[in-house]
Amino acid sequence: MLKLPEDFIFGGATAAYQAEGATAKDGKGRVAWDTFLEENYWFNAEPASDFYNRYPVDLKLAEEFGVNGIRISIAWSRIFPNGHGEVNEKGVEFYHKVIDEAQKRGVEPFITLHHFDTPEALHKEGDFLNRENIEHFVNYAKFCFEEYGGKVKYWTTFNEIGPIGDGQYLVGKFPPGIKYDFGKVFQSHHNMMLAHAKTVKLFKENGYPGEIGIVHALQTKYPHDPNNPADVRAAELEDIIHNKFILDATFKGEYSKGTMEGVNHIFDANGGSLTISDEDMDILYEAKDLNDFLGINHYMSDWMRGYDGETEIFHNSTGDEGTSAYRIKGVGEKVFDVDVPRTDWDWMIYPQGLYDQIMRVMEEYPNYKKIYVTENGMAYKDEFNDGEIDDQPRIDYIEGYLKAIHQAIEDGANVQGYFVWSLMDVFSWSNGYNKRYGLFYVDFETQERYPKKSAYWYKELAKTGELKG
Ligand code: BGP
Repeated sequence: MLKLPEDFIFGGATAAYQAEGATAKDGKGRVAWDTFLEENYWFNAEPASDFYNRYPVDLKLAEEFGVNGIRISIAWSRIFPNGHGEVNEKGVEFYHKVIDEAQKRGVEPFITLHHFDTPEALHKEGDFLNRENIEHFVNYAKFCFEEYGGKVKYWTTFNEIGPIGDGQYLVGKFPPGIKYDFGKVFQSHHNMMLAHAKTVKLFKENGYPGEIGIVHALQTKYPHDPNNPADVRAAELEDIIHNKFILDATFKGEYSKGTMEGVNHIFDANGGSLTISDEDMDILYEAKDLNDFLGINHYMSDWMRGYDGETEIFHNSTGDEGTSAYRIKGVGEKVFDVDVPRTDWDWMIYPQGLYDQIMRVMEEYPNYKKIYVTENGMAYKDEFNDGEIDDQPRIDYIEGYLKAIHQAIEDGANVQGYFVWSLMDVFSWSNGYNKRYGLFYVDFETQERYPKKSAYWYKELAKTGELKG
């Protein structure tokens, strides 16, 4: 029997835009996603899981099922409908109510300030490619620290700077839907890391109570053939795009030689450039030891092969297994034909990848203080049988990854919690409502919640902390 540490957080994760609905209610400002979903997808964010009205139900369920932490994000445009300037009191009040309710239920709120949903007014002006928006973000963060500070223990600046850059400017599945523009990918990564560093510095300089950190999506990249130098290089370059560049910015406060050499190689093959000032680097450097925690979101690993043809990326948004394509000129291509189980959306299930990633953080970035695995979970086309949902594959998935975390802890990593994505079913940004992850099934017509088999399993786990060996 494996036992996770006492005081381990057995959490559940959500995000404002994917859960709340009420996208135009009580003075909320528009976000770029409102328009982007209308124009490009077959679903929208209404009513999502109606968390705006049903948060007491979800928090009660969390309590009943032993979920002792919840990741929620604040929708920037509920507080500042235009991103800055006038404050919307109803929005401010809403998050007071949610935080108070969570605490009443003994469910610790971990608050994210930005989970993909920049106000449309600022997104239109270039999102984080526009440096003015860095200052607007810092001011919004300051407002939140002062408004909610007394009662929030855990703050996260950004959720997944990496996938924001990739989704917005490489794959084009996030607004504004630009593809294959590496200059914008890395500039977005850098500018958002700068916004993070400025916010962390402000948090510490002003002595706000609680802890602050950042959540990175770290998927592990392996060479398809470890003996082939082209495959090894492909894995390295992919890792720089998605992981190493932002980890360097977070914990080294500089981009290492190898990182910049890789970035320049990618620019040479695909075009693009990056603007970084000395002042930017000073700020990153001053913030590098101020992160109280690192959140790791981890869902999959990738196997890479060298590739020099034209760039071509196809995103599997429908769950038709085997339809994904991902090849980048001078970088590499993802190999899907490997002997590893995967979800219907072609995400490779490989718990060892999480172990390796945690160990990598420990070794390469020893000034990390502690880790929470802030998202992990399995998309599954749940079948609803008279209120019973047997999602055994999801249980196996979560158990496998928790064992990897247990092993990492045994081997010296400081991991203090796990948040399953997602607490209840929410919609998926680029896949819609049939890509379910929740412990609680949401009937999106009636908004009724039903505990899945995984919820009962998680409850037992949270009670005992024990994993089957
Ligand atoms: C992460 C996001 C979440 C969530 C999850 C699952 O990148 O932080 O918001 O959506 O991935 O991804 P998807 O919904 O694309 O399956």
